[in-house]
Amino acid sequence: MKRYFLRLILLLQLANSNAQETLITNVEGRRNISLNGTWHYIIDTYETGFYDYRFKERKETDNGAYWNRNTPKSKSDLIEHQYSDKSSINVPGDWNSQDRQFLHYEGTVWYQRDFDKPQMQNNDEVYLYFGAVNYEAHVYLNGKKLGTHKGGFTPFNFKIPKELLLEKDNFLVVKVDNKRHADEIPTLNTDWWNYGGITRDVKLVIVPETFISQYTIQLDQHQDISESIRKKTFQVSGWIKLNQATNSKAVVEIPELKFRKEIDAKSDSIFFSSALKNIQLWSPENPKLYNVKFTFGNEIISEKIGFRKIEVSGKKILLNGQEIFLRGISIHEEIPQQIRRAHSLDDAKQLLGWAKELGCNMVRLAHYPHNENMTRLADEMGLLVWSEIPVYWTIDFTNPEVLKKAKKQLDEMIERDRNKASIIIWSVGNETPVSEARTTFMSTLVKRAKSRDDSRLISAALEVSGEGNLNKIDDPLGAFADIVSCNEYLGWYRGLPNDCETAKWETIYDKPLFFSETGADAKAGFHADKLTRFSEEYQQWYFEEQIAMMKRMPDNYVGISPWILADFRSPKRNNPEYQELWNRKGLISDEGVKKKAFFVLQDYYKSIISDDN
Ligand code: GCB
Repeated sequence: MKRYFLRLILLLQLANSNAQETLITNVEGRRNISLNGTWHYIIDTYETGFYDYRFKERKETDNGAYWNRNTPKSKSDLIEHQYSDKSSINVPGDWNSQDRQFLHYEGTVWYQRDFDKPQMQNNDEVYLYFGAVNYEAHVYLNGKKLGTHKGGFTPFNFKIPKELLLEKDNFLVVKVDNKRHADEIPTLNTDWWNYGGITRDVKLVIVPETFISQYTIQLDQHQDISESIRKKTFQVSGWIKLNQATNSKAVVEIPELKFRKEIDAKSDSIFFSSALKNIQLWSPENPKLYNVKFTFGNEIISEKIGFRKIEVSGKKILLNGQEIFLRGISIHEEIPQQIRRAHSLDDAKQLLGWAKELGCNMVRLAHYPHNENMTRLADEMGLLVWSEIPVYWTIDFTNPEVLKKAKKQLDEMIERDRNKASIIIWSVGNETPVSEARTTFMSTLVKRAKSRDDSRLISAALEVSGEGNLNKIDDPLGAFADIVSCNEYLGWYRGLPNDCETAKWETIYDKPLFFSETGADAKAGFHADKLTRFSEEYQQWYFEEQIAMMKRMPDNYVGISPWILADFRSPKRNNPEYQELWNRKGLISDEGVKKKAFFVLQDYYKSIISDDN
């Protein structure tokens, strides 16, 4: 009964999320046309294309509005802006890395390209889909506004009204603004580069008039997984969500498992459940994915999906009923050798390949949802994933509007990736300073994440309190999390690495304890004695001491994701000798060279693997 009640709540919530344009998930697995490539741009520091000279938003038909095609009809016409091949930029990609003039730019840039109407049947609809735009996007087609979106790391889409779509030369314009604001998420202050632009794929997605916008299929969370493994029979459940109610049938199939189920698709959200035999469960050792097909109308959506159960049992994390230790690494979405945001599958292969080389079975994708290539590849490579929203440091916890923005980003993160077996943890934020307002804010997010998806663990990276050599984990937010995670820098921001030898650790929570960060800066190639800051030897020493300390942690210690895989850009790091706008805590340098500490952590992970065998 309780289970059905929970499902009902979930379906009601899905229906509610309809108010805004519903996110279409798995666009890769549908008919789509890429709008990636070369776009035109205009830098618009004063937002002249948006506001008139009285600083009022321009009228839709205003020739001075940068969303309108501005072609002179005669040589006497006054033209003060135009898109031109002289100013071209690649999409996807941040603007900062594409031209010197953009390196520190924060403001508005207009993007423009043309496209032709895709081939489609009469009743088909076309949606315009953006993987991510940092931060605020206003999207216009043929002079009409399709919509706006805020949030730099999550996808969104707009339906293109039929009457607006031309056979040829549709004039698509996106106003992109990456200015930071106190009431946005993230806020003014972050320790990473504020890369602007259309940073992820843009696509036209072609769907039938009535279509499945979102779906899920996974192991039913309420089964005793050890029992299911023993009986080789698993309860699998899921739902489909249609863009509108109808009276038809949908089909879910997993050919390899000889599973085929017809579902009555009468309402817009439909729940289904079945017992399936002989599923090979997904795990880092065997990242088995099944080809799953959802058919509705003339659309067949396919996705490779893995089945696994993640849960907490007392002080431990269990994957498929077995205790698991998380050998992790934190990663920013950046390719350091090219000083740019990562976005492609090749980029994901580089980053996750490095993590594998390090001996990881887990990655913390910090501090915002990374592009979908990362989570899709993690599914294939068998890397467990922590995925996070950029509720970072001192955001405005007392402002209900800010909470709404956080909820929206949380929903978009979960919706995009809910079928990825690799994702085991949703994190609602990082190092938020303890106060009543912030705990209310953050615990609201924890509860929301749970209500949206009860099949994963919810956490947030917390800070450590305590005095002298006592380190305490007692942040009140820990009470709401499934696993208590904390960032600690003993030996870098406080004391020296050998302070780890006498450090005592206490936690008031009888829950799994995860170290979501620890690290020290080192400039690759700078060698000195171990007491010299920024030397590779200091960082090596730091990791040796930290690892020795970790081995003495209380028995609820379930894993670690040190800070960080590779050096990354940060406007806050101004040591002219060693940093030069780089956070140097990478185990790999900005040139892709492994520092000494890389091998210290690698040895630790090797020793854990051999202990397990
Ligand atoms: C932290 C933050 C991370 C920073 C890191 C550092 O605690 O979570 O975003 O980059 O420390 O290097 O100070």
